[in-house]
Amino acid sequence: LQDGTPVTSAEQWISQRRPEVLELFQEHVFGHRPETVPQLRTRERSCTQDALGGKAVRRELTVFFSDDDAGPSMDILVYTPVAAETPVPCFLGFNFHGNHTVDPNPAIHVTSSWVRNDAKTGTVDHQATEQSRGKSSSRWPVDMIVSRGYGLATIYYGDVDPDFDDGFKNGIHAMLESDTSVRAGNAGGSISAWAWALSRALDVLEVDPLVDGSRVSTFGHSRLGKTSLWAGATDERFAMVISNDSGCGGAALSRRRFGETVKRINTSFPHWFCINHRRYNDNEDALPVDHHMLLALIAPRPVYVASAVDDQWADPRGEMLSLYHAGPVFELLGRSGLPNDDVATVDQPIQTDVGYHIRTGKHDVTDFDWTQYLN
Ligand code: GTR
Repeated sequence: LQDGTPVTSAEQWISQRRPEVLELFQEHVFGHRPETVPQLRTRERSCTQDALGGKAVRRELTVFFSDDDAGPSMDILVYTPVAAETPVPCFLGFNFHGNHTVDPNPAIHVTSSWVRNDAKTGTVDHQATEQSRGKSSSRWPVDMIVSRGYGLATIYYGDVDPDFDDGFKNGIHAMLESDTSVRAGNAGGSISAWAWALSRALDVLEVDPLVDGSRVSTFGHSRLGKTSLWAGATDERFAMVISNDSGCGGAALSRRRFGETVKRINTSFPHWFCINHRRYNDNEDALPVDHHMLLALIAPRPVYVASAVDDQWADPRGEMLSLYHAGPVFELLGRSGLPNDDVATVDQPIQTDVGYHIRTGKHDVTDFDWTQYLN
């Protein structure tokens, strides 16, 4: 505990230490999530029963965050197996380029939100085009997911908060924050905004007749993996949490200063974390938390951390050690963490009540990754 008392019982973790750790992440890393929970309005934008050659129901649900149709909204693209007789467990995750890039089917609406064409700065505003249909489909094996009996719900992250440093004027910030010109050091950045929207998507899935809202897993790659972890840490309704190559500010330990560092990430992406996080630029040892504690916030719910060999920028070893050191909290809550901190063998997943793998290849999402998540 903050006062120095060691935590020895599940009860102490749940009622005292977990809230302390959550507060530390809100104050020093991600900032507080928006507190407002608006009255959502959901409109079915499209529905087909014969997606994926008759295997899936595919729907586009527009979720309005206010009573104004012209105000902020997000489109959730949802696939569920046609054969399912009861609501299905579902993966929920953001995509980077628009729902129309997940699947080449021409019936899916091309996003009209801001899209980036520069991964590093994201400053270029332009319109998504027909040509980008399906361009991210290798990261979204919808057929495999549905064939295994699961649902998939995905949202374009640009619907919620465009990914560039604009002083928090666009996206949901303007709607949720009364004055965006004065920014508190602990006000949430874009990752908090995206995580908040995953909770709003869960609000919708909880009452969806085709999805089992008590079995929704967050999923995300890279910056959206950081988002997946933060959503799972802050919203205990998520049943499982997946981090695909989330790296610095996600699963990786900041104190290792390996690959991307706190200073580097706060400089390249000043809008992702809270302003207070900048105090730890070149000063990681002063951070009152490290990211194994972020993973511990998810316990006892399963968390899966995946790395890739050619993704040293995300510090695969640091991602694994982080999961290993979250272990004591899993144990305290009656679950098993990683059995040891031995360097993991490439392409050999380790699965207890948590999961880890390091696969061959680069910073990406592959069928190998999804196969382990489904398992
Ligand atoms: C990189 C960034 C990483 C990771 C990645 C991504 O430029 O340094 O932290 O988030 O982008 O999201 O693709």
